[in-house]
Amino acid sequence: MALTNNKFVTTWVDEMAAMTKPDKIVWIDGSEEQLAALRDEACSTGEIIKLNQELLPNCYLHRTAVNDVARVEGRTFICTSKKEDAGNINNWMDPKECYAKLTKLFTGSMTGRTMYVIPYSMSVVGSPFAKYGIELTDSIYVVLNMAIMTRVGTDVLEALGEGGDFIKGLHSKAQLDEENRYIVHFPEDNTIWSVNSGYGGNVLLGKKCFALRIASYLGKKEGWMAEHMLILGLENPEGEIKYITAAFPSACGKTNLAMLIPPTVYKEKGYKVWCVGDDIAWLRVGDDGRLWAVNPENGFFGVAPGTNDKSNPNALATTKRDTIFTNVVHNLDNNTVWWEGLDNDPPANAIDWKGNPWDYKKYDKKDKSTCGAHPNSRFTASAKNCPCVSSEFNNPNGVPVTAIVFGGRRAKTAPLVYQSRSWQHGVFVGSIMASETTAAATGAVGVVRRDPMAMRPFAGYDMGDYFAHWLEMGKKIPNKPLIFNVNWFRTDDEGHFIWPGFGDNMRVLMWILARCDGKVDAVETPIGFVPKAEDIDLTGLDLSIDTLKGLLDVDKDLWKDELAGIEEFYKQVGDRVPQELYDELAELKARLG
Ligand code: OXD
Ligand code: MN
Repeated sequence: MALTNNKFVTTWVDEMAAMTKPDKIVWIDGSEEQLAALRDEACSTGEIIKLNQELLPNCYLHRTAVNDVARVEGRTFICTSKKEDAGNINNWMDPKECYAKLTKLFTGSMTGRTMYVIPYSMSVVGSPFAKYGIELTDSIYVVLNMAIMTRVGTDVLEALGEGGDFIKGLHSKAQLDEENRYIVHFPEDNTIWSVNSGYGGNVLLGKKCFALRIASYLGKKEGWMAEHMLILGLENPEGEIKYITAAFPSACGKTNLAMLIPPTVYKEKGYKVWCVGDDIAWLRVGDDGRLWAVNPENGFFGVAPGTNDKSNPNALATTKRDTIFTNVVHNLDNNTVWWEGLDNDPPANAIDWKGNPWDYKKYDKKDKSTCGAHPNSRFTASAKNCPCVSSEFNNPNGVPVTAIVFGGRRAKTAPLVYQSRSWQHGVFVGSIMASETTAAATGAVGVVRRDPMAMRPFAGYDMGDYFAHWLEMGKKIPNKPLIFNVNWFRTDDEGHFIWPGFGDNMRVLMWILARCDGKVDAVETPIGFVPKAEDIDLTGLDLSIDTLKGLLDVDKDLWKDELAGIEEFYKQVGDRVPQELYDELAELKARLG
């Protein structure tokens, strides 16, 4: 029975049901009883596997289809009535054509299945930041994941009342046919359709589709921002907490940074780090003239491989209960899970992510095809179980932002950290971000591509307009955060990372906050301000000051080479790139000489 009388909702659900023809419709009320029953049902069909409930209470394992393991950027579309509004970087399809094409794929796609109606909220229900969505899906896996990643249930319908202001999401696994897989967005209709996939980033419609693509479009219209950013709070020994947001492309360590454990030198003095979010930030200008951020999500959809008790003990602890693991190794000896980089003790009696017996002795680090867990295998874990979750996590007003950090995976070029010269220059710095691609999306891994503000796959409108929106927002924030760029991934001649990364990244964050407080000097370079090497605390690190100087070095020749790539990228973005960014490019060129 429908859980609401809201005509906007019921009429739409009826229409979608008439097209997809499910055998029955089940409304998700958010209760533990209903979710428990769904878990049991999914276990009985093999959709999920119940793990060892003593070691991993309320934890489950799921395997996707082998052809369905990552976001599919090539099959992701923004369907605006005018092509130019989607821009050159996004794939575009005419909305009418797209509705017609996908209607064929959705027609009868739920026959023999149940349609679940999931009312959900991005951010705390009733908060000034909150936006509501309803996802219709034929996948219990999606229901269970959405119940972790968002706030799900009847209170969302109550908050929505009689209104029609919600995002209409339709998902069907259909036949999981790769050739007919589509993730499409109709920003002008508040609508998302996703078909023929079961992979999280393609089907948990609250996440990338709503909270980034549709929300960035709404943010442009309504004067706020939706960004691919973590949010962390850094507490000093006096108990004062400063908040930083940071944008990195997928699988570049946002979850690790958001949950970092301070190195001993800071821990002993009483510093702490609190996690507000690991992937998405919604940002609004507060009455006090500062920029305020919330994490619209309620959980973490983190990359499993490489997560261990050194790289991210907090994430690991978070996954010890109430977690859904996807595409990791199943350890049959104790009915638990394993992935590459968890420990040096791979299970002897195991099933790999494809569901086949896995012989760890044949595992060769250099050959990804021998991995037991897929390189983009994931855990879906609840924020409430994170040992370092911020006390402000559920604050409806969010947290004030002191610094914004951009960062990519660059073997050379970008120094460990630099500060932009102004908001406008900071927007330029974000717009020229480049990073090596990772397994989070299908396609080649390790290729450098431009990924402005880490939003290349997620901006729901023209990228030039998106840059203009950043510049506009700067004018509306009297008390602006300072903007920085970091690169944890510089390598030596043998390809080894030079900077230790992980918890030690806090040393860089400390410099960033000291700059925001006006407490430390910097060295001016053509690209911005870099630290004096002695201002980054290396206590307890096996890294010489000379090596650090090397990491902070700005190689003018490499940057001169970079100029052409930036110009080429701006041309590709098209004629909506704001003149201010071309001015910044010209000034950079002049400073490089
Ligand atoms: C993610 C991604 O899952 O960026 O967060 O792909
Ligand atoms: Mn992400």
